[in-house]
Amino acid sequence: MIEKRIFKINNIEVKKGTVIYKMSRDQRVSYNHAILYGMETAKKMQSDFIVCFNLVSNFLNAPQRHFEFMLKGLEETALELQNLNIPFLLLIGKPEQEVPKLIDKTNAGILITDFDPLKIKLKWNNDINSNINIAFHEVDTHNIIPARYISQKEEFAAYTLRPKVRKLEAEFLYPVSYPEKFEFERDNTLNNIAQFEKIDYSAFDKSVSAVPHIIPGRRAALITLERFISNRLEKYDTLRNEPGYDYQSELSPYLHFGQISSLEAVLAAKNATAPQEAKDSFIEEIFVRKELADNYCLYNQNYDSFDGFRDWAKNTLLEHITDTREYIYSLEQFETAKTHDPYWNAAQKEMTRFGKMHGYMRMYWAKKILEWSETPEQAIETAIYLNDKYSLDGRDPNGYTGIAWSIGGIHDRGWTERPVFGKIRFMNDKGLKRKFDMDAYLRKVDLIKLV
Ligand code: FAD
Ligand code: FO1
Repeated sequence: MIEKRIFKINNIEVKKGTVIYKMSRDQRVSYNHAILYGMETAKKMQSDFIVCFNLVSNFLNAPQRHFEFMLKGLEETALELQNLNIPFLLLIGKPEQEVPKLIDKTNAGILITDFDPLKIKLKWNNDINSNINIAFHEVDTHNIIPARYISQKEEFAAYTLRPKVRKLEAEFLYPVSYPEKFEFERDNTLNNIAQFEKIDYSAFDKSVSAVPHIIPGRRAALITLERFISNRLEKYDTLRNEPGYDYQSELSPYLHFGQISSLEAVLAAKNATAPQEAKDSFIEEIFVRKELADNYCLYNQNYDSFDGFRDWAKNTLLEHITDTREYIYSLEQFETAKTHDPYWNAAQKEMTRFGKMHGYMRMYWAKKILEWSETPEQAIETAIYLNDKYSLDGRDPNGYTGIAWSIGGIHDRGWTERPVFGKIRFMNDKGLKRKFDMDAYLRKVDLIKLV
């Protein structure tokens, strides 16, 4: 079934030579179809197979928090590859320069990379492709059903994607074998790990430091999944939205860096002994919602701006652009959690301190930024800036889509018209207090002072 995951970036024939997999989004060995495809191709061509990762130290302004988490995870993956006799090469610099150099050095016959709908990644692929003349294939091993296969257009909402998931899931929902040791005699034995020593960690923005309680890497990802399945899945449908409790899976940082796959998580949930409604609720989020986000970013290149919104949303927000805003906050006031709203401030502090805001509060957090900003454009800019800077799972299609849902009604419908929001769904603190134990949330956030 790997062929349905493959998208040919160019139509150049695969020729004899080293097979290179440029790992980027899916930074794991298990459940990685790009690795299986690379090994299969190398065996067929009786060539070598190597994995590289191109480190771009200013990637979308990511601070130390993200690079430490990612690189510690990559070290584990490099060791796993070494045990499989697969060299791992850490490239540092511009991908469009570093990757062609590696292709020439290893006399490669095909380049493989993993699927990522973000503009920056599609640009990397384009720029690399214009500097090489070998086959270049992309493998979608991030989605259970490949994004380019399940739909060829921007889906309207979850209810238009869900039937396509139902129809196709049986073809893709099955375990993926762990790769066998790669048999190949090569003269230079590479030490995959040594390269991490050459990284200058001081180059990363230390103002957003690592969060000690979220351990990076594949082992930690599996333990997190196991703990969720055993202890919290059973109440996921009833308690996941309760901000003061922790009934979410906590998987998003690991999914974002590809240290675990949603396929593994869904298979684990399906085999769990939890009530069906709880399992269905989790699978809806990690399968339908997550893959809807990749669909949005793949087919709407304005996923990170007001221009990406639907006309009804743009019109309603513009009709209310001159409405009086009861409160207006600057980026600095938002960033330092200095609004009048204790719940919003707690959510902001949870994100800056713990690197991950409770899912339900993310909706409230973004909608209040809309309400307390001069314009919707400014609101989406502020939300993306803060989410990407502090959330470990930031810089992700889920984030751009979650913010577009909250501020621009993407994948949502119109609601009763009101000031500032127009027909965009409204949320307020009264609703939080009515539904949840908000004192528990305030205690949770203020309890652990990490900074
Ligand atoms: P769980 O509830 O355990 O969900 C498991 C997984 O399902 C998540 O990791 C995610 O992959 C997927 N999922 C759950 N809810 C959604 C959703 N609404 N949309 C898409 N996928 C979903 N998610 C990110 O991964 N990165 C972000 O930067 C991010 N920013 C968000 C910003 C806003 C304003 C909103 C409203 C949502 C955002 N989300 C983001 C989506 C969702 O809130 C998080 O995925 C979730 O809270 C992550 O925690 P968890 O893995 O413990 O969640
Ligand atoms: N991907 C890379 O291929 N190279 C990088 O140097 C890199 C840095 C990075 C830093 C923070 C972050 O949140 C993501 C980063 N990514 C990098 C991308 C990441 O692997 C994911 O592919 C995307 O962000 C999710 O679509």
